[in-house]
Amino acid sequence: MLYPINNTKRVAISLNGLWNFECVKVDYSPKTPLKNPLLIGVPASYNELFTEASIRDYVGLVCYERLIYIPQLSNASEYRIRIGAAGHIAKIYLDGVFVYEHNGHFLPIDFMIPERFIKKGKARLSVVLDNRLSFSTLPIGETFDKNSKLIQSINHDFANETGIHRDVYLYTLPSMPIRDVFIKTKGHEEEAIVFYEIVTDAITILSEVISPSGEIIAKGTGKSGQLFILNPVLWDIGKGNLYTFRIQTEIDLYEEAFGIRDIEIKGTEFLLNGKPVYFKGFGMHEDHIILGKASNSALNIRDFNLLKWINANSFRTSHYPYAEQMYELADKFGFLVIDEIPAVGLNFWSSREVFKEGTVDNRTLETHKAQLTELIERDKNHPSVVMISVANEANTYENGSLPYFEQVFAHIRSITDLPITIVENVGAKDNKVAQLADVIGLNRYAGWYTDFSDTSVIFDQLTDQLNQYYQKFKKPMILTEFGADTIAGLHKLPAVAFSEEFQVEFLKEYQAVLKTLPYVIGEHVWNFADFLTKQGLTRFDGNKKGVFTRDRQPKMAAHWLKEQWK
Ligand code: BDP
Repeated sequence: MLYPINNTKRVAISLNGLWNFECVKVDYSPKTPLKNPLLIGVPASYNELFTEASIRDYVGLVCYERLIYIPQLSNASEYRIRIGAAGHIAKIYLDGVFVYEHNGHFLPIDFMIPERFIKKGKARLSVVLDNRLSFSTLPIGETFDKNSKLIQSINHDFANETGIHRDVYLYTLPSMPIRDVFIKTKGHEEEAIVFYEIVTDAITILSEVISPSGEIIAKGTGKSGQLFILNPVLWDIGKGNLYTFRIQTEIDLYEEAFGIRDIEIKGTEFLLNGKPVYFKGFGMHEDHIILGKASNSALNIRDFNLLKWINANSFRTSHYPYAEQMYELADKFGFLVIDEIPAVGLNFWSSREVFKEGTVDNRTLETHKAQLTELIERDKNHPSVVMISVANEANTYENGSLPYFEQVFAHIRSITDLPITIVENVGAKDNKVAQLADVIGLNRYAGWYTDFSDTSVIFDQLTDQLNQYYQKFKKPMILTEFGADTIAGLHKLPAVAFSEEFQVEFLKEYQAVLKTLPYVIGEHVWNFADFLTKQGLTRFDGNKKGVFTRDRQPKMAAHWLKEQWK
C-alpha cells in the first residue's frame, strides 16, 4: 500500500481540520447526521480537547462526521480515503451506508469510495470509533459495565486515548495504478544491487533510480528486476542518504524513497554496513499535550532535534506503530528504528481450544498476525526500520505462550527478512519463548519497582539477570527499558527518589553494567518524555520517567546522557 501523494497523475486532498463529533450509543448507526455535535480538531485524541471528565474518560463509541466533496478529475479512475490511524475498531459510512471496517488503532485505514458517491460529488463521511478493549484488539484489555457506565481494565501503561490520530486524505488513483513497490538492497561501498517488484496491471513500466544528489543512475523496465549501482552512498547512522525509486507507467507516476544499507546479525553483533552498532536511545510514545496521541510535523521535528541533540542513534516505537512521518524523519536523520506492534501485556493464555473469556487466544493471535502483515506492508521500504518487535512484556513464562509465539514468529518471518526481537520482562529461567528471537530485549527496573530507591542493588542484580539470559539463549541483547519517575524541577542533595539527581544516579548504575557485557548491543532508556497514562497511586499526572518533560524540555539526566552518548 503506497502513501497518498500529489503529482501530475495523482491528487491527495487533506480532510484534516474541523469535524463534528459526538459520543454515541454502542448500537449507533449514522443513518442521519449527528444531532448535537461538538466541534473537534482532526488529528487529535478527543480525550484532551474538552473540559468534561466524562469525555476525557469516555469508553465506547464516538462518531466523527464531516461533508466531503469529490472533484471529478479526468485522470482519476479510483477515489479512496486514507486515515493514517484511528482506533481501535473503525467503521466507516458514507451518507449513512456502511462501507468499510478496520481493527487496529495504529495502522492505516484505506478504502475505496463506491461509484455512486463519486457521481453525486459529495457525501457525509462518518467515522465511528470503538475504543473498547477486548481480546480481539491490540493492546488487549477488558471492558465492563459499572452502573451503566463502561469502564476498562487496561493491562498496559499508557492512556487509551482515542480519536482520528493521523492525517486524513481523499486521494485519487489513475486507471491501472501502481499499487505497490517492494525495494530491497544488498551491497557495500563498491557496488550495490537494488531488487524491486512493482504491483500494477500497467503494461509499460519504466523504473529509474535517482541518487541522493539528484542524478538518474540506473534504469529498468518491467514489473521486477535488479539494478546495479556503482560506488553507492550508503544509508547509515546520522547519514540519511536517500535514493528515489521513480516508477512511470503509461498512466501513472510514483516516487518512493529508499536507502542502501546492509544489516546482519553475526554472533552477538548487530552489523550495519558491516560495522557493529550499539543502540543508544529510548523507548518513546506518541504522546503530546493537547494533541494526545496524534502526530504533528512540528512536534515530530522537535522530537528528532532532541534525539539528535542528546546523541541518540535509535528508538523503539513502544508500544505500537507510529505515524509514517516518524519513519520518514528517521530515514532522513539516519536513526535506527525498532518497529513494535501493539502486543503489549499479553497474558493469561487460554489452555483450551475454545475461546475463554479473559484469555489471550486465537482471536488475539489473528489480530496480532493481521497487524504484523499491515505493519510490514506499510513500513517495508524504510531503511531506518532495522528490527521488528513482536511484543512487549508478554507473560512468556505461561505454558500457552510458546505455541502462541511460534505462530507469531513463523508469520512475521514469512513476510520479512528483518531481524526479529521480543521485549521481555520475565526472568531467563522461566522464559519459554526468547529462543525464537534474533535479538532479545529486556526491561529492568531494579531499584525502582523492586528495592525501591536503593541504587546499590542495581549493579549485581542487572549483571546477574542479563548473564542468565545470555547463558540460556546466546543471543545479542538490548536493555530496552530502564528508568525512574522524576519530577522536573525537584532537586535533592543527597538524591531521593523522584528527584532529578536520583534519575542521573539511577541511569548511571545501569550504564555501568552494560559497559561490562559484550553481548549487550544497546541501551534504550525508559522513556524519551513524560507521558499520559491511566490514573494510579504510582502515577503522578502520568508516567514521569521521561528524560524530557511532556512539553519536551530536558531534565538533568538529558544533559548527562548527552555526554555519555557523545
Ligand atoms: C514497563 C512497560 C512500560 C511502562 C514501564 C513503567 O513496558 O510500558 O511504562 O514499565 O512502569 O513494564 O514505567
